[in-house]
Amino acid sequence: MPNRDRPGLSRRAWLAAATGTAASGLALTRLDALKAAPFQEAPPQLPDPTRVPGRFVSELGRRATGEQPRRLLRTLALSSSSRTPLHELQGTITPSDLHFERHHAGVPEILAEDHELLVHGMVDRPMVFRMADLRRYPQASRICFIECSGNGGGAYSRSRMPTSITAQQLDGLLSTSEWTGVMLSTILREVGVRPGASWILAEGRDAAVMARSVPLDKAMDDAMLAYGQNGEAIRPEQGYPVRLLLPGWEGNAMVKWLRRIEVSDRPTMTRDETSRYTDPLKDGTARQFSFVMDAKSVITFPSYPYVLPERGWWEIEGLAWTGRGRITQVEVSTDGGRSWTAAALQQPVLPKSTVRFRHLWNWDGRETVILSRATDETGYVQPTVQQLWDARGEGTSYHHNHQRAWKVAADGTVTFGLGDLL
Ligand SMILES: Nc1nc2c(c(=O)[nH]1)N[C@H]1C(S)=C(S)[C@@H](COP(=O)(O)O)O[C@H]1N2
Ligand SMILES: [Mo]
Repeated sequence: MPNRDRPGLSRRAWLAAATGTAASGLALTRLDALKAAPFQEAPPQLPDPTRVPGRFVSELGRRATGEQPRRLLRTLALSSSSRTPLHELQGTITPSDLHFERHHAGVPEILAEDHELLVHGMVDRPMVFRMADLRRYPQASRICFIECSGNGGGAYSRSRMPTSITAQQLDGLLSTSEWTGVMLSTILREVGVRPGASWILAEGRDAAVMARSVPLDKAMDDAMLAYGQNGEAIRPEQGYPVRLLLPGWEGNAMVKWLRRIEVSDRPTMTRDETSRYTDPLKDGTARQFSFVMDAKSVITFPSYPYVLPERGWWEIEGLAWTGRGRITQVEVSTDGGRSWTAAALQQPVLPKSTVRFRHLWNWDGRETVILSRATDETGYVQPTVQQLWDARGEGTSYHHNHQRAWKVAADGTVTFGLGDLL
């Protein structure tokens, strides 16, 4: 995480300061703000690597000295979350140890050998699956994002728009992995779903006993029982030994530490889908089972707390994603939303996954606000915050997919800029 007290205080700046070589220390400092993860303390003086033997093999790899991306933690009584450092990552896959976390009652300690998944209800053959059983079914892998539907709430309030907020603080409840497991449809065919069934209930084996109802259509479509993440066993924080994966849907419904699936002919109306995870609308009613994550994008560079050291060519980059399929276009505005240009989409553009976009920008050194706007294959366009305010009721706390903005000041400092547009 960049040093926020001294944004951009970098290895080169440290060296410059330590050796007293650079009169232009400030410029170096700012330039190095581009490469995140500056040292929190003075870095060690490293010997010339061509003159000393390197370190030998190790059983576990580690990050380079000086690369220290970290999740950002928040704990409220039993409930906790941590956020992915979006502004420090590259490509689209989130390293597993930086995948965001959201636990309603902590991470349970579970041994795979002890774990059982009961599948019952409106089925011909109720069954208990152990992990070894699940692994004998045909395996599937797919890359997709998981996003908490509360993500982005930090920039939705009509009365309080932040300025000093990082992309991690704002949108870090979003991560992307390659997930491996067995298609839920395979398991449901094994137990034989009875005619008339239309929903399933998924229940977790944590102290929250998180339970959510999911329409059978989704369960039979692309839902997975995931036991692998980025090539290894799924992490405890992500639901070890098995979680429900619902590509493109809100994170909350992807029940972790999955212990029970009950097939039924109606939603169960659990606490998690009645008191929470519903969206108040303008007409005073509430929207329930708003599962799909709408198209969204965020610029991760330049973003707070980066500093642009000089005018000229800079590559704006960020992430876009949609739960409805593929992102077809991301437009970038560098003049506060007056004009828009299509950004380049970095391949591969996978459905229900994050896409990295890039846009080369010749900054003239004047204060401006930059924004991004995503469109998906259904034609849905990421709305403005005003459009969301107009559609939603008071107290809405989920699905904040409105356009984000960053203000670039004449001195190159970058702050969250949505408030400057209102
Ligand atoms: N059993 C259980 N499943 C759960 C939760 C939980 O607290 N318990 N949190 C949910 C929420 S709110 C989200 S956003 C996602 C987060 O998944 P992650 O922690 O792997 O990022 O898991 C969901 N599944
Ligand atoms: Mo969530």
